[in-house]
Amino acid sequence: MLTFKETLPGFDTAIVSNRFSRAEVSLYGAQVLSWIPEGGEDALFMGSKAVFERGKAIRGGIPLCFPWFGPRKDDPSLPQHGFARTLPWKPLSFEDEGERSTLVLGLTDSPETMRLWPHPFAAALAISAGAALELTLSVTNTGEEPLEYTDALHAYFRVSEVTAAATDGFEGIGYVDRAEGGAQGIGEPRRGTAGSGGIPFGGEIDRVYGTGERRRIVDGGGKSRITVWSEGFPDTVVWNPGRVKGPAIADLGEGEWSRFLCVEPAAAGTNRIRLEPGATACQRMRIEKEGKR
Ligand code: TA6
Repeated sequence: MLTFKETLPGFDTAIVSNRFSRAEVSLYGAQVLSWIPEGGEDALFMGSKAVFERGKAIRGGIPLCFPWFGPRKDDPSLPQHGFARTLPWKPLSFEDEGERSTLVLGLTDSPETMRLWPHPFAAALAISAGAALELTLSVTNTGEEPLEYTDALHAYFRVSEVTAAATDGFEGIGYVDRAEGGAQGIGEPRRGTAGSGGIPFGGEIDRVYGTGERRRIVDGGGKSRITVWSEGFPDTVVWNPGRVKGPAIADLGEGEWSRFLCVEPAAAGTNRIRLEPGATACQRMRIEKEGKR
């Protein structure tokens, strides 16, 4: 089933639901705000002070970073993480297949996007709610020159306490550390390889891991597990601002820095996606949740 509600004036939310799950998707940014598997709790985190304002990003859910991830290297004055998350998308289609219900949203170039990124394109994000939540991003180069982009599905997963959360799928994988100014391109980013002890949350973690396969978050000592699968994303960004930077983030409520963990399928580093004229790239993420919490 598909219904719409106006979250705030000018901010329409699509509600995609069936007997397996319910997803709320903001047309502003094509951003999944919530995904609740039947009988369980929301798998996604939304900041209690999240701002719904034109030109600003919504803190939580699954923001789409496109056509660049992080600051634009050649012009850091441009919006961080691109423009896809701060523009209105159009509903293109909806299909109920019993097992899953799929809403497709679209965004194409406009004078506004051309000023920021001079490439004609057509993007579609298919959001499919069922026993799993699946997001498929397709980007077509509708121009006459090749284009390149970086991107991420910047998912904020809800955890009961990040310092007690565990991850797997990163053991032995190399990463680039973007913390301590590295994300802003200040100084040489450090590199490392994940050990078997998991990722130590509590301090700032902002890492680009060179893996695009299965990753898992284990919350509350095993009370719930979130598994993130993907295709077409060569990297995974893992981010939590930690106990020093977290409280300084204005659109997070008190203590909320420790209630989420971002695990983001991405083409974030040197792994840019290149499209020849007329070509389409397709990337997919699937999220599964076990456990009620
Ligand atoms: O994905 C990690 C990251 O790029 C961090 O460096 C951090 O800044 C975060 O995204 C949030 O970015 P935002 O622009 O949404 O505040």
